[in-house]
Amino acid sequence: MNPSEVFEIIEKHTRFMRDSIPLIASENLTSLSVRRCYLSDLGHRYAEGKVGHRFYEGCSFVDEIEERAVDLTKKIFEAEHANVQPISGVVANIAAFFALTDVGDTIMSISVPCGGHISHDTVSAAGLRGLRVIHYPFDNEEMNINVDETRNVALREKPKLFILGSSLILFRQPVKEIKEIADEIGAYVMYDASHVLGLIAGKAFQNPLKEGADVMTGSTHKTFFGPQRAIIASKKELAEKVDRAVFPGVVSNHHLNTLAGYVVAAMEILEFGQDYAKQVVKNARALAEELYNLGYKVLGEKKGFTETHQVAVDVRDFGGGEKVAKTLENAGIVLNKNLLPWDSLESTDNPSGIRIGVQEVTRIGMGEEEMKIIAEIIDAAIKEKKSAEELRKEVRELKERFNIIKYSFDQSEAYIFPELK
Ligand code: DSN
Repeated sequence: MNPSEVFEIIEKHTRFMRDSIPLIASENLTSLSVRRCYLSDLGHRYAEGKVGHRFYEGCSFVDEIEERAVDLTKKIFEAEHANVQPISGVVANIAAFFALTDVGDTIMSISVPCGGHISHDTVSAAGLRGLRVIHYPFDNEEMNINVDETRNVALREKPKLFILGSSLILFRQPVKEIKEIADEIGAYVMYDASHVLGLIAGKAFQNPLKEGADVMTGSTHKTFFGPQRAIIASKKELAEKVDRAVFPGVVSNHHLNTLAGYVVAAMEILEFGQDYAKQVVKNARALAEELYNLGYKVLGEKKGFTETHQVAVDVRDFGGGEKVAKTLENAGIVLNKNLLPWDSLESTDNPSGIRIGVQEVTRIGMGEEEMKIIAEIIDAAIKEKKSAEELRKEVRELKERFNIIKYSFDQSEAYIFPELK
């Protein structure tokens, strides 16, 4: 046994990412200041409980960090209450289910093919909580919830909780309208903002809390600049329920090194988030338009393709999502195959679509010009206009020009992969 084997594999992975165009919609890079936090001693320590009320000694400096995390979260999202302890998006969601529902309750969520996250469904967190899940009627053209039909179903089925927010999310969702329905039947509204958290923070997308959601959950590492963890923001009357569901409910210690990283990321978002979020949406639209002009079936055509970091493309004409995503990976473009609204859950291995996210390439400074080049590389790969080797070279040449993490306090030395220097 030799640990260097592991480091060699990590180095190969890092080189692969350095030489690729990363377009997975749920990922992002962290700044070097954030990384410095998660390599710190905090990663060895424990802090159960709340600020000022811990079950271990040695937590006074952790308290200083967690207090900042809570205050920044409330400020950024204009929230009455914030819990920053969930260690992932699914953990935040299951905590929210414990806070807002009882076993056997019915909840309403967006189905997985229409973009909903697995944790909103019986296969994952909602099922583990013993909830009955029904799905919103969905308009495939609009790529959004059909509010009128939802009202009919909701008045009949009386869900206790409406979940909004999704993993394939192109447009703002009808939070106000769903809140009105929820108020009629005495239900809560929760918005899973994992994908759009950085866009909300940068004021480029709807703030669900301001539109009436009772609770907003969200992972902190997709369009937000943080390490991998999550938050729950809520109305103040739900504070105690949320906090108890998190601890002692579903979290004991909560990974203090990434908590510190989250604080730095929140500071970066406050300082640079608006410029960043605006550019993300511009880039996503530019990429969508370019692909559309090249003849691709880009979803959301009628509504300008996207209001987020995501672009969804129906690639059935080219062999389906599995084949296309693999072809693109060979060409140096990393993204994922994705179910589209008409797909069944049996087609997860070869769904109709691909999902593209531009938040990471925006973080390294790419703009609309580069989106055009990326669309051309995608097109050349899918239509086999050039060999995978030629395309990988083009990808490397493009990527070499963008190797600094932007929108951070780190200055010119912020090379994205310092370990390869
Ligand atoms: N399934 C992840 C995604 O949207 O990529 C989120 O957990």
